Amino acid sequence: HSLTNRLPAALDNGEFFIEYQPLVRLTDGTVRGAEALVRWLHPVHGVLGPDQFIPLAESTGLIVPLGRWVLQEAARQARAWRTDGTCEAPLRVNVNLSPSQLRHPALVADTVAVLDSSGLDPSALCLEVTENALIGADEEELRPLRQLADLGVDIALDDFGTGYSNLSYLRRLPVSTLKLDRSFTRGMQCAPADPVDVKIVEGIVSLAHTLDLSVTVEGVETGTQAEHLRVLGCDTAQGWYYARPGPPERLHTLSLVDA
Ligand code: G
Ligand code: G
Ligand code: MN
Ligand code: NA
Repeated sequence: HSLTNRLPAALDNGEFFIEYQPLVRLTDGTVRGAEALVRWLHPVHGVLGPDQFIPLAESTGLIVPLGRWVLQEAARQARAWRTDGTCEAPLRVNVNLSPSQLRHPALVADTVAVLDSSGLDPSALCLEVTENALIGADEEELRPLRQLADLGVDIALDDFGTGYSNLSYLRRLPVSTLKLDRSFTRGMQCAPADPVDVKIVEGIVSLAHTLDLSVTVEGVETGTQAEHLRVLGCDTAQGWYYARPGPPERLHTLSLVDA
């Protein structure tokens, strides 16, 4: 595969860049942070999304150095947001971790090194891991995530509701946030919202809050959805209704407008 062959050089050549999508607090509409989403500016094919190269990076092992770069760059950016005085609220940054990064023995050391060198407070970092990456993990396999959580790093369960983890398993995970998959947001499109989806989201929010977990909803595309999800008690929202993923400078204007 020609994309696969070019991946290592692309990292050396600085062809990757990061877009940020805001995370908005539903109760007052303020921007609280942003998710880092990596892109590849390919010299021939133009901008490629993660779906086009993350699986290749994962299968070739390049995901580890690429993921480390994303973490470093996102931490540097978040630190800048928090110190340059342009943003009202102290913004946080979410970074996605792939399964091989999770299993990599240097995950904790690398993350601590990035926090140290960037000067970013651990509580300003959220690492997103998918439900499926954690399924079946035993206590030993969860230890690195637990160490990061103990340092104050927020761990979010991404795409929540699409995997098969049973709910009692949630209690054993060192996570503090559930990111509810886009599929649940879809049922909130009409007024009144889909009654079955309303019940499901109600149940998840109630369970999450009982376990002291915060709920973030993805894929919010309309004000109607945002309103339904706010009433249902969801804490944070992300989606095109607020902003598409974009360059880091955009966060300044957004947080000033909405704060
Ligand atoms: O908006 P978008 O097409 O960027 O994201 C598609 C998918 O790519 C999402 O599931 C997201 O979690 C994943 N993704 C985006 N950036 C990264 C990254 O830096 N590392 C990993 N492992 N996944 C990412
Ligand atoms: O898998 P993960 O949730 O980490 O990645 C987020 C993905 O969802 C990205 O591809 C991003 O571009 C996309 N996305 C973000 N907001 C919206 C939205 O409001 N609607 C849709 N359809 N996709 C979105
Ligand atoms: Mn994510
Ligand atoms: Na997701």
